[in-house]
Amino acid sequence: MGDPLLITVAPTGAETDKADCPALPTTLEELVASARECEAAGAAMVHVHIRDAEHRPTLDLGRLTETVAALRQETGLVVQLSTGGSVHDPLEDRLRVLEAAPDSCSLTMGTTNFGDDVFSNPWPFVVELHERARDAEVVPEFELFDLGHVHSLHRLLDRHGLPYGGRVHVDLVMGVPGGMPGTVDALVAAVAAFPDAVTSWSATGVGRTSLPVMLAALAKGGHLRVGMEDTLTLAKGVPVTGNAQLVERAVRLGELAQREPASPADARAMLQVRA
Ligand code: KMH
Ligand code: ZN
Repeated sequence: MGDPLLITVAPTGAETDKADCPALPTTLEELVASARECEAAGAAMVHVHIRDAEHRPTLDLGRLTETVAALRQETGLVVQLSTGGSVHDPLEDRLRVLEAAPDSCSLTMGTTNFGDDVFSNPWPFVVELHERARDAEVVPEFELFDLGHVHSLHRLLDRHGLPYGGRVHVDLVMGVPGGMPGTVDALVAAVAAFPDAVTSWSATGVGRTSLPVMLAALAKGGHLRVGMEDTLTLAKGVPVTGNAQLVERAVRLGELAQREPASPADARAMLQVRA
C-alpha cells in the first residue's frame, strides 16, 4: 500500500442555489449530517462554506463559530473554513473568518476570473491572510486556481515564511472557467513547478473534470478533494444525491491505486494542525 490518501470533502460551496439542488447541505443540521456520513465513508477533512437562514452564502462570524463547534462535537474531521467565501464577500469579512478558530483555512494565491465573475485576492490580502493565519495558529491550505498561482506561492513563502506548523499543503482547483484547465497536462505542470517547501498536495476538478483530475492526482501521488462544491453529477445526466457518494467514489479509486484513506488523525499529523 502507498501513502495514506487524504480525502477532503467540500460539501456546500458558495455557488449552487439550494433551490436548484435540494440535496446541497445548507443548514447546520444538514452540514453536520453530511460531514458525519463523509467521515464514515473515508473523508478526513471538511472544507466548509456556510449559508444563512435563506440558504444564501454568509461569513457571519457567529454562525461560523457555531459550525466549527458542531463539526468538532459530531465528527473527528479536520475543520477547514473557507476564506474565499463567495465572489461578493468583502476582503475584511474574509480575514475575520480566522476568528472562528478553525483547524485550517483556505488561502487562495491570487485573483482569478471565475466564470463571469472575478474572485478577488489582491497580493496585500494574500500576505495579510498568511500572516494572520500564522498568528492564529491556523494551518492554511494554499488554493491554486492557475499556474501563475504556483509562482505566487514561491513568492509568498520566500518573502513571508512558512505557515503555522511548518508544513505546506496545496490544493489545485482545476477546471474553473477562467483558471487552469482540469487536464493531466496542467496538473503535471503545476506539480513540477511547486516550491520545494510543499509537503503535501491535493487536487480537485470542477464539474466534468472531476474524474480526470482525480485519476491524474492519484497517478502523481497526490491527495483528493471531492464534494458538491465542485461536482454535482456522477456522470452525464446522473446527479449526485449526497456528498458521501463522491467520497465513496474517491475511496474506490484510491483503493485501486493502493492508497487507503487517511484517518483524521493521519491528516492532523500530515498537516500539523494545532492539537
Ligand atoms: N467560492 C469561490 C469564489 C475557497 O473556498 O477558498 C471561492 C472558493 C475558494 O470557494
Ligand atoms: Zn471553497
